[in-house]
This record gives sequence, C-alpha cells and structure tokens, in this order.
Amino acid sequence: MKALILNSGLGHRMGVLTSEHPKCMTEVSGNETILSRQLRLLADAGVTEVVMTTGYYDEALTRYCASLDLPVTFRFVKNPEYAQTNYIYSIYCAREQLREDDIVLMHGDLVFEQSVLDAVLASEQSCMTVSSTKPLPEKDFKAVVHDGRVEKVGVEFFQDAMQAQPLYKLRWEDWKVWLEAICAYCESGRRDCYAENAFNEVSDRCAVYGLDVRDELCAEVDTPEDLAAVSDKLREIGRRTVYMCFSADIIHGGHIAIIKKAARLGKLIVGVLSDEAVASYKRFPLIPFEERKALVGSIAGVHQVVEQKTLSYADVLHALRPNYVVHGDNWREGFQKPIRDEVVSILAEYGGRLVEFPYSRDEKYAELEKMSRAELGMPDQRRGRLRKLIAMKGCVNAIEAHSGITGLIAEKTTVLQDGKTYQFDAMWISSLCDSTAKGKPDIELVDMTSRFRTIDDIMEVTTKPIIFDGDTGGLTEHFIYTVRSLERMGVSMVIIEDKTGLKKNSLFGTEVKQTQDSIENFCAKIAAGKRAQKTKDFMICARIESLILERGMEDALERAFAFAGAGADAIMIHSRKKDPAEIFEFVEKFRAKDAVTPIVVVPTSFNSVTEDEFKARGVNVVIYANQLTRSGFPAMQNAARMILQNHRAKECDELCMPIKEIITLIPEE
Ligand code: SPV
Ligand code: MG
Repeated sequence: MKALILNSGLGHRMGVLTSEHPKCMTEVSGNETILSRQLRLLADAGVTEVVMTTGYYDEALTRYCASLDLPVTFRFVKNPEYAQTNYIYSIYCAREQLREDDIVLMHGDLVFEQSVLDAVLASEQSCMTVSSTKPLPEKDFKAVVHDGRVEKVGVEFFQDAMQAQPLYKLRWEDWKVWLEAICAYCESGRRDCYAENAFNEVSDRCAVYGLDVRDELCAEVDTPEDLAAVSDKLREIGRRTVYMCFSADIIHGGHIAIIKKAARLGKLIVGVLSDEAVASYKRFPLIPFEERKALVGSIAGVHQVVEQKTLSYADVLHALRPNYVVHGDNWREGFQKPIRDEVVSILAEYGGRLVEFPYSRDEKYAELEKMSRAELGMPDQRRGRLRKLIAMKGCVNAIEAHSGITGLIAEKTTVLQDGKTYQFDAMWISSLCDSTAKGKPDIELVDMTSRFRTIDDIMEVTTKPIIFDGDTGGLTEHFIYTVRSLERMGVSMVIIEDKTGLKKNSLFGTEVKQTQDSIENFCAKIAAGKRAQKTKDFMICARIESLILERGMEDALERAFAFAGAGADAIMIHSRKKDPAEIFEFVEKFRAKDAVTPIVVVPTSFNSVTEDEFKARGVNVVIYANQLTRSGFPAMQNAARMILQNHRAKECDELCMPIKEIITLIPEE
C-alpha cells in the first residue's frame, strides 16, 4: 500500500506561518511538523512508499523530506498549475504513480493520532474518517453517510451529514473508479474543484465506508487557531500512558510485537508479575522477578517497569490511572475473563480505554511453553522449588497424590476467587494413601521400590514439587540410600517420623501399640541423611509424634529443638485432636526460640483452621494428606453399588465424569 499526500497548496489562511514553506512544514509539537509526524506514523505502521504532490515551495519541501532521514521512499509529483487549480488536478498529475495498488490518501495539513491511522489501515473496506461526536463544521468537509456508506462528501451538505476528514483508505477496486472520475473531470477542464466532487458522481460504484473516529484527534490545520488547538491536543496525547502486564519469563516475537503496538499509544508502563503471581496461575517462573524486570526494562519502547503483585490489575490501575490498558484478546474467555471484567469497570471509572490486539496463537510459542513446562518437571529444576516457594510465599500448601491421575488433579486444579487464582503449590505422597490405593495397610508394608514407582508415575505427568512421606525412614543404614534415591528423582522433601518398630498410622493414636524412637537415635538418622544428600536443595523434615502418643508438649518441644539441631530442614508437628489448641501452642513455643526452621502441619483432624491463620501463626507448609483418597473411594463404592442394584450402568452415569473431560485432563504428548 502507498500513501498519497497532497501538498501542492499553500494554506493562505495560516498567514506568516506559511511565508517561507508550505503549510505541512509547520511545527505542531516538540520538533515535529505536520508532515514529519504524518511520515513517522506512516512508517511506524509499515507504509513506506509515499507519493507526494507538490506546488508552492516544492524545492524546500523535497529537501525537507530528504533531511528527515526516515525509512520512506518518495515520489514527488509537481502540479505545474498549483496556483490556479485544486488538488483534484494534483492527483491527476500523479495518476500514473497511483495505479494497481491500494492507497491511503491524506491532505498535507491533516493531523491525526496513531490509533486513527491504525484503524484506517486495518479497515478491510475502503473508508473515510468521520466523527459522530464532533459538531458539523461550517466550512469544512461533511459526509452524507447511509447504512455506513459514504454517499457524498463536500462542504455544502448539512442534511444526514457527519463531520468528515480527508483521510481515506482506498482499495484499488474502489480507487480505480474514483481515479477514472478524477481523470474525466480534469480532462474536461474541471480542475478547480475538490476531488470529492468527482467521487460524489461515482459513489454508487465506489464503496467507501465511514470510519467513526469519535473524539480522537483527526483535524485539518487551516488557521493559527486550528494550529494552537491541535498542538494542545498533541501535548495531551504526549502525556498519555499505556499499561500492559505479563509474566515475561519467556519473551518472544509476539510480546515484542504487542509492546511495539502499545508504545505507539503513549508512554508504555509494563507491569511484570511477581514470582508469586506467576506461580499462582501458570507455573513457577523460570527466571526470578528481578531478572524478568531488568529484561523487560531493556526492551525498546518500554518507558517504565513496575511490579504487579496479583493477577488483578486493580491496585496498579488505581495507582497509575493509565489512559490505555493493552492486552491480547485471549482474555475475553476462560479464567482471565473476570480479571478483564474488573479492568473494564475500573477504566470506566476514570475514562481509560482497553485496547485489545489479536492474540498470537503461533504454534512455536505453544511449543516454547511446553518446553519450559517439561524443563520444570526435570529433577534438578523441580527439587529446589519447594524451598523457593516457602521463601517466596511464607506458607505453601500441598495435596495428596497417589497416582498419575491424582497427580494431574493436584497439578491442574485451579480456582479463581476475588480476582486471584489459587492452585496447590506441591504434592504429598502419603504412605496411607499409597498403601490404600494398593489395598494394603499403612504399616510400611508397601516397599520402597513400589513407593518409588508411585513417585515416578506422578513425576512423569506433573511439574510441582513433591513431598514424600518416608514413614520411619527405616534403619539408618537404609535411610541414607532412600535419601539419595529421592534426591536423584527430584523429590523436594522427605518427612520421617520419630517412631520405631512396626509403624501404624498416627491417626490410630494410642489405640494401637506404637513406639517412639529415642531422641539420640532419631537425631543420628537425620544427621546421616543430611550427610548422604548431594545437593543443597533436598530437605529432610523431622516429624514429631509426641502429641499423637500423648507424651506431652514438653517432650514434643524438646524433640523439635534436638531434631532441628541435628540438621532437620523442617519440623512437622502432628495431632489427631479436632481442636487445634495443642498445635497452636507448639507453634508458638517453637517459634519463640526458632524463627526460621519451617513448620509443617497436616490438618486432617484440626481441619477448621484456614491457611491464612496457620501462616499468621508461623506455619510454613500445610499438607492436605488424604482428601483425594477419602473423597474418591466412596464415589467408586457408590457407583459399584448402583450398577449392582440396577443391573446396568445407566443410573450411575450421572455420577460419572464424561469421558471427554477425562481425556482433556490427560495431556497428549
Ligand atoms: C500419611 O498421609 O500417610 C500420613 C499423615 O502419614 S497421617 O495419615 O495423618 O499420619
Ligand atoms: Mg504416612
């Protein structure tokens, strides 16, 4: 597409401002002239071929164009009769340069904002800019528009008319009709009228549609008063700010393209999501926040970078009040829709605008995302992530998984609430649930090889960190091998409990015989495990059974300090009471002396406490240890019973997840 810019006239009404050069060379803002601005915006939009008609001061004009040093090629066509004719004849003179191609046509004294030009260029039909909100001008162009289509353009139409500006995009098939009419006019001597007079005679065959630019800047500069008004408007445009936000741990061509477009609307402020916000909706970021921030700050077009701490834009928008928010159109549906709705309503409060660009669904970006997910699932990437999450969030949650499918549920379940996205941070591979899934009692009967098999099944299809229930850890001599195996597999933490002999599940409490290990033995086991591990990432957590076995708070605390002293990376305190009082007391007393060692709880019995409350009291890991097993198996029993009762499966179908959903839960690689 070419641009045709009409610059043959002088602009008599501008007075001294045009005593040495044509009107288009008048300064409008900063050190930009009407013309340099037009050319810059055209070049930014990818229009680099310009046909310019000249007349008055043509040498000054051509020299000026060359001095601008823009990536634009010019064809200058001088109208030899510029003093006696109108621009219809200038177009006629340039006709040979204007064939067989779409054009964007503008008068040389037209000042418009970037978004107006973008809309004109993006129009699939031929169009002319009109405004439904600006008043009809006395002397300037008006367009008569019916059913969206421009029927007549001229200064004399007041009936059914809209304010119009001579900025057109013309597809060759329409332009051809108009150009022929222009030629016919000029060849029959009608050279001192508007080119639009010729258009009005052929508008039934030349489909030009009105493009409503409402209050956006699109105005001709005819007088010094016009110039002052346009310059004011440009100053206001220069102060506009644009906000967009992304996680930015992978920056690809799609991001750069959208940044480039956004920066054309005003000073671009980019919000980079905090590590926590990224982890909450997507996956753990590959690069930490500070690095992502620096990366984004170095991209051309980015004026400022700020941290966006939540997926909700509310805080940032209230603080910055940007004129525009820019986003891909992919958030109109799905989990981001409520976030978009909130943005729309906040922008409406102060008159900001949302600009959405088509989202790039390029396969290679999906491939990049897939690769980074695969990367996150690798042992070295996954192992250290629990420590990082605890440091980042203060308190993390984990849910039980005992198979690939429960791992996927733990990995993918997402809840959007109050503009925030909630996901589980980690998975717990429970000895109770792993044993139950195999129909075996929780007495360390399922051997390590089998337990490792479960880990492997889960690891293969997920990326979240894994906390492994190591029961008693077995003999110290065996435990060191378990530590190395778990560490090699990419498990983040093993929890071992201070029991010995035949282990029974803690929730039996004192109803069954259970023996607590001595402090010395258990400390030696922890220390041996710590010596055996190869990386700094892996964590050994010591689980204290004193409250379960009713040995009292003092015993629990004594053990906790001893185990932490022996090198335990975390302490788990367990209780089977519904009332959380003893857990709270332990946490308070432990924290009074040790502010750093992470505390883990398993609130199966004391399940009324929220994660926020645990966090406020100093707990760092909350494990939901068996809920998928306990909710899944009754559903299965129920379905089995229903089939037996009805002697067919029809009745139980309602209870079942549609096969389609199961299929989407399981990714095809
Ligand atoms: C498990 O989930 O296997 C546990 C926690 O060890 S509990 O069942 O509460 O003992
Ligand atoms: Mg267990």
